[in-house]
Amino acid sequence: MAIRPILTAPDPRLQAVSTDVEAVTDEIRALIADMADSMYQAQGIGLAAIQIGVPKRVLVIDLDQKEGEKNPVAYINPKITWASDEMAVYEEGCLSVPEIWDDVERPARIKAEYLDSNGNKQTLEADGLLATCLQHEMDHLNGVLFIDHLSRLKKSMAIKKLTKAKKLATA
Ligand code: K2U
Ligand code: ZN
Repeated sequence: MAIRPILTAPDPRLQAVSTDVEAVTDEIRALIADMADSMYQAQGIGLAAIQIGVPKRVLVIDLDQKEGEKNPVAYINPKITWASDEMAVYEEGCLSVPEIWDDVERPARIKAEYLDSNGNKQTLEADGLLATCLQHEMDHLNGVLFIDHLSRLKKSMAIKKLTKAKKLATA
């Protein structure tokens, strides 16, 4: 399909609350293919549709990338149904927040439900990196970036750095 540009912060479009997919159509499957292509091109392990400018509640994740092997998993209208009290810290980055990495604390284990790319309802239990990545991507669907979880000072420093980088890139 197509590699599409990934929005980078600051960009008000990244703060949009994405809307549910009404029906899993060929158009949605084409969007998922574009998301996967764009994610692999950027060497990411996850991507939310809003990151390529489409405010629909669709995620793609591939944690098992090995040389030549691609196994993108699509999550449509994902919802967290349970989260552990136990928390876990992971140094997060984001394709939409380039060159910034910091520790974010999130529930260590989650249960979720979603539609797969055939429109079938699925449920999952996740821990480790999948739990972190799913929560990071589902934040995107609500217009939340991982820097929004940082201290006020760290977030303002990040936005200052991103704004400067964007100005230099467009100069
Ligand atoms: O939302 C994204 O940009 C995808 C994230 C997935 C992720 C975030 C936090 C914790 C686990 C997974 C990126 O793929 S993170 C890796 C990365 C970041 C910047 C550039 C390349 C790869
Ligand atoms: Zn991200």
